Amino acid sequence: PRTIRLADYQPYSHLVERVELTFRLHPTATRVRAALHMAANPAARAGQDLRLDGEGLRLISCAIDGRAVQPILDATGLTLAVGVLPAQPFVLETEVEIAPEGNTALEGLYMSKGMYCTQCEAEGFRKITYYPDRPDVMARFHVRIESDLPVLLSNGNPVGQGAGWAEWDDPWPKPSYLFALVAGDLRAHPGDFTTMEGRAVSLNIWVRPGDEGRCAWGMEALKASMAWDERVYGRAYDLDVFNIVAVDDFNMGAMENKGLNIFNSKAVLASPETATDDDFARVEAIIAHEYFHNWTGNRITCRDWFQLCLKEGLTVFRDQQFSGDLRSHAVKRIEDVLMLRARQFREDGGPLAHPVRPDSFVEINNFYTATVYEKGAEVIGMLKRLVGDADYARALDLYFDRHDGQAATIEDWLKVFEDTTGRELSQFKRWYTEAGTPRLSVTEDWADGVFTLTFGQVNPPTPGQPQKAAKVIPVAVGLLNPNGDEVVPTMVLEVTEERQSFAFKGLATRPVASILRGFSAPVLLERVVPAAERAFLLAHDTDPFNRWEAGRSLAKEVLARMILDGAAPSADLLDGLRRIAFDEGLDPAFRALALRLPGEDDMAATLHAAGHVPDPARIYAARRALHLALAEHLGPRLPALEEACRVPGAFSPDAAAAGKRALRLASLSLLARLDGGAAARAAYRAADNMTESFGSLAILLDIGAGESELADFAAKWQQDRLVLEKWFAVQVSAAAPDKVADVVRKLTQRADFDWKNPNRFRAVIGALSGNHAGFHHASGEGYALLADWLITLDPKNPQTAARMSTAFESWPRYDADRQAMMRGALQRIMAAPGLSRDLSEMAGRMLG
Ligand code: HT7
Ligand code: ZN
Repeated sequence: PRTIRLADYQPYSHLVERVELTFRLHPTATRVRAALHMAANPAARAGQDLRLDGEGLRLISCAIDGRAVQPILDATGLTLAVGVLPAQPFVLETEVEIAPEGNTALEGLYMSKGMYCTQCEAEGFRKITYYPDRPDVMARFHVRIESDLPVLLSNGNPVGQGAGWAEWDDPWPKPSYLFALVAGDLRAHPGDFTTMEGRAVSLNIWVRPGDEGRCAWGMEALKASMAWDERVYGRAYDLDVFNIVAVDDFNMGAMENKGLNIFNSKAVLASPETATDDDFARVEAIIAHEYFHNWTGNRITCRDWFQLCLKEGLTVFRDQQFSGDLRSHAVKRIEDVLMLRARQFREDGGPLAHPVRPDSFVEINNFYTATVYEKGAEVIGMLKRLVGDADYARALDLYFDRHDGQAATIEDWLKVFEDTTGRELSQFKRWYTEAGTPRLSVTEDWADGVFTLTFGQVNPPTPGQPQKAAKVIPVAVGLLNPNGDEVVPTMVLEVTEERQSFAFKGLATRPVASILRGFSAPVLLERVVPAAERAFLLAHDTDPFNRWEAGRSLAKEVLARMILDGAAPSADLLDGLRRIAFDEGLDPAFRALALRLPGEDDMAATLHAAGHVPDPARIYAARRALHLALAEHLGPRLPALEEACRVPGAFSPDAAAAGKRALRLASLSLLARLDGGAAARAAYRAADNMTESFGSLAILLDIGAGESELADFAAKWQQDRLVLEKWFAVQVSAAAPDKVADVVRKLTQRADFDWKNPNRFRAVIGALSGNHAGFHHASGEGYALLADWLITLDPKNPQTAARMSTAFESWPRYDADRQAMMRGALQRIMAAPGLSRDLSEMAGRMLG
């Protein structure tokens, strides 16, 4: 397969002024007629052939300005020789036939339970019609849909409809990846919003019959997002309608098609009976994310797919700001950093490491990664920290003014900041072009009333990038007095050298340093801190992130000693966590997070980074031992805590109530280690919401109990595909390491294990790789099972198979036997006949 390189970018030969599409929908023989109004692109080399992308299309006809022409067809598109192209603007008309019913890859036009829908990002439009399927070709689309189905939707505004047809017109030029079409027997949950410019917008969430009762939360989230983007970024919505559609078969969370967002049902439907607090928060964040793309992604799009972080990093950053504003900034930051470390640091430290802006790819779908999204957002957070809030706001205004309607690059983005602030950003740009997580060491010195912090940065080699120069790292620092008062409030130190010192003068006593507050840069902080100092910060740090981080680091150190030398849990940690658990002055959500012990995969990564070979079985045992020790330490007060966290009255998914429920579940989980699950069983029986019923079920399964509750849960939710996914997943996640493979085998034999549905596949097979000790069981069964399933899925849905193969990326961390088994599984995948470009690129990169 061909490698595509950023360095080879060339503008497209033609401009597409306008596109008229007509769809005559049929499950096996949909006809698509396209009229492309084209002209030579003055910015491109003159005299080029016309090349259109197209895959799996049956060409019926092709004409230029009404005269039939014979294009040259190949497996990836169509070419019209320059000789047949008029010198003046022309209209190219094609008609093709496609079969959406047989499209299991869920890219292009496909069917999900009788409903037609599309997924065009990144390169799905070429499976619908012949077109220059690249983001820098922006055109106005007019769409006619012909079908007997009652609801026919596309992008833009509705401009006409009748029996068996509807027409849509999108006034905003867009690239083909933002095209969407939906047709089905759908029900609407309506809403409305008036923009700050006075535009009345009708909003609708479209769902299959029966799901109407699960849309209210999504609608509220949409309105909140629209209001927030006006208030915080000055961005108003720009069409008369905004439609969201819920689809059961979907490869990712959601898609920001202009005016017609398409969502995985799981990412939009929520009700108290069927969705947990985490589901509610996720729905809110994903609705916001897709809505925010209207400006960061749609109005200003990417010149090419290497610039993906331009829209994704910025939009993630914006959705994180939104969730923080609506909920709690401290809690949101901790959750985001947990995710960043679990997914992005893992990626950055392994064979799949790539820059936030990659410079080559084989299959672009493989680059919708934690690095592009989450590290992309971190990079923007750092930029904001470096230039300050006011200049960030001015730079964003300039970005929207300067690039509206364009397909832009990271260079354009950085230039906006340079022009706004006068700051030179070439060193900062390394964050976009170099992979790997910098290691930032810090040492302290105290002499003559001067406190000195000395930083050292190491930028580790990553695939294809052996050497790197120093980056600019914003390090937020505060200093505390031994009595806990802040003597130096948070300030941002700019570390730009490989080794650099900063002195603080005029201090009466040696302070305690709180470093990398708010996780001000995505680095691995290497700092030797005495346990007592960590315990002090856990008790006193005024920065909530670092307060949590102190407990986290302490817990990791304690766990590491338990794993490596069989040490006992330290009193510093247990006392510190007890203080936090019962501190009623603290947000319950924060307390719940503090009680969450470091995950097994996190510990494996930590041990590997410290030069050890992690043993998954020992990690599993030590973590459980620490959990038990914590339960015993908090013991007598746990029932009262559990009771105090019961939320009276009707269920509300707001952050305060959700925080209390999270703390209640944390205490029930500890209590279960002492009372055999009695309190969790009672909580399960009494629960009137999914958070508590599913949470207590998971707690029971985790201690090896809960069989009758599991059966009860299945009986109750048999007919509910989204809730049943939880039932599938929890059995795999909670299974003991030596039972996981059996549990997976049993579940995958069930008639309702519809493996072609990505949600169901992920529920079981994703949970398998998420069960660290089970997946890495010494028998190698976990590896073999995952490889078998990826090989089975790949011919049907290469995108999802490739994404899930990343479970193998951590192979270099483990012992020789496990490494051999994981590499063996990857080699077996590589040898599978007819392997997709998606999965073969991933397996090949992981093998190195
Ligand atoms: N921009 C979208 C990314 C995407 C996607 C979504 C659904 C299915 C396949 C997809 N490929 C790429 C989603 C987002 O980031 O908002
Ligand atoms: Zn996005």
